[in-house]
Amino acid sequence: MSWAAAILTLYPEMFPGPLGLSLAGRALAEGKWSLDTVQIRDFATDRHRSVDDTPAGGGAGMVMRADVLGAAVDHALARQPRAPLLAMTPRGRPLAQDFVRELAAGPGVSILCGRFEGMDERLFEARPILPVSIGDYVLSGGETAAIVLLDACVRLLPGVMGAALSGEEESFEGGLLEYPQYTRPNIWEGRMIPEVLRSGDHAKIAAWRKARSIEDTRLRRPDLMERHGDASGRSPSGAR
Ligand code: 6GU
Repeated sequence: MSWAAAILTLYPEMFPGPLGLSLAGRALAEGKWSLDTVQIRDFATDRHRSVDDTPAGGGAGMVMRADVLGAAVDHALARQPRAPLLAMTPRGRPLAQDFVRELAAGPGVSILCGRFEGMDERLFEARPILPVSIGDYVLSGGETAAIVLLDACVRLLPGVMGAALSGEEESFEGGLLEYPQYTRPNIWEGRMIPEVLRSGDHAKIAAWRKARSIEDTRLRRPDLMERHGDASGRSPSGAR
């Protein structure tokens, strides 16, 4: 049984979308993972097949109904009881590479995609659902966020990345940003590839890359630096 993704959505036409192309698309065609969509509206019970209603307490927009979502979620849990059930929402736990690695190592994932102003909170109390966010901005729906999460997982599945790095050198795998990359031409608009990268001295190259990883992470992502600690001998914040 390959890694299985099930997407609960009002817009199944958004899938596989970009996941049908390139690396993920090839792996999908080869059966290294599977993608199924479930139409949330199929679990509506009234004659208008409504999935949302006005927010209790007033306010703008519409809220997805707990009864409809509950039935859709129960369907997903029955079909894939061993896969974690995630809900894409800007109120969720920030997605990071350590969690992506965990998900990719498991049997797959079921993902509930929210639309409108949100989902009835009682759903999260009544079912084992993990809310996940892909960053501090608001999307019009969870579908594009689910595509991001799946892309991050699928590229880690066995045999998907082919000859590329086994993963341990890339961004975040050591808690740091990746070092910068260069390729020919050696001079472009008067700018040279750093001399050390053409030296053939692999120890010197590794040391230069490590230093640039640390330097760039400190400049661009001081938040990551605090977690990692650094080579200057200062300890990570929170340590004594
Ligand atoms: Cl997971 N969903 C939506 N709708 N907006 C988001 C998000 C998710 N993550 C960041 N913004």
